Amino acid sequence: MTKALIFDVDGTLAETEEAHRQAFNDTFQANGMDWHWDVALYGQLLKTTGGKERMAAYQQGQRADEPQLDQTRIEELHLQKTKRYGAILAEGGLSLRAGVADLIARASKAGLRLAIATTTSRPNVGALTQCCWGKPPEEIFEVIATGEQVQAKKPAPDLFELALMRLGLPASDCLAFEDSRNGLLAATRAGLRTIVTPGQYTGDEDFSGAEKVIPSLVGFRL
Ligand code: XBP
Ligand code: MG
Repeated sequence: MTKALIFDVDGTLAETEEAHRQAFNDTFQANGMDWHWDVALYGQLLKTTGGKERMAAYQQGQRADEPQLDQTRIEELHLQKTKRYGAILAEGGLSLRAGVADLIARASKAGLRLAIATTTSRPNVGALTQCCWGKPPEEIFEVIATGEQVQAKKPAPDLFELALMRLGLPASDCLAFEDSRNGLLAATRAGLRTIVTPGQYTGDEDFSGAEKVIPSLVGFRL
């Protein structure tokens, strides 16, 4: 029997990647850098999960013949990017994907426990729940596992394993919700059955191994 639902955030709860992309580009511009990530390039860069890791992968892969930013500078820039992302979401205009609010409300009413396993950071989860629910994340999710709390981000299983540990449940009692191949790999490596709702940037990915691949969570039966 399913006792808990574990949700990814970016791409699964809401289509957040355009806000992330804008926050990266605004940060690069504000720092006088000539980096600009358009939609096509960002689609490739998303294969690397985590914003700091994405910046490092970009400079190693596509700016290799230029002076390299060190880890401290990447961290400074990423901190600015997180602030910018929070400001973009605070302006409003981002909504949950179809079916998400309803599923979470039904699950909660049915006594299911709710958790998050996301590569992004805790402030960004708060920015999203405030923007979409008008509430802090702890009022909706009992367990919140975020990128800065683990050694290895998705596709490693660490984030889902952390969520399971905090729930105190075996993977067989839980169901994961993801939108990307990296997320699916992370969840299945943690032993979880996984429902995939492909999103804006992940529609053409390989989702073999998923329990179900569906266009949205509208009407999802628990
Ligand atoms: C989402 C991500 C995140 C965001 C950026 O992955 O890869 O890195 O794009 O977030 P998933 P940060 O949905 O699989 O968790 O810049 O805060 O790292
Ligand atoms: Mg995702």
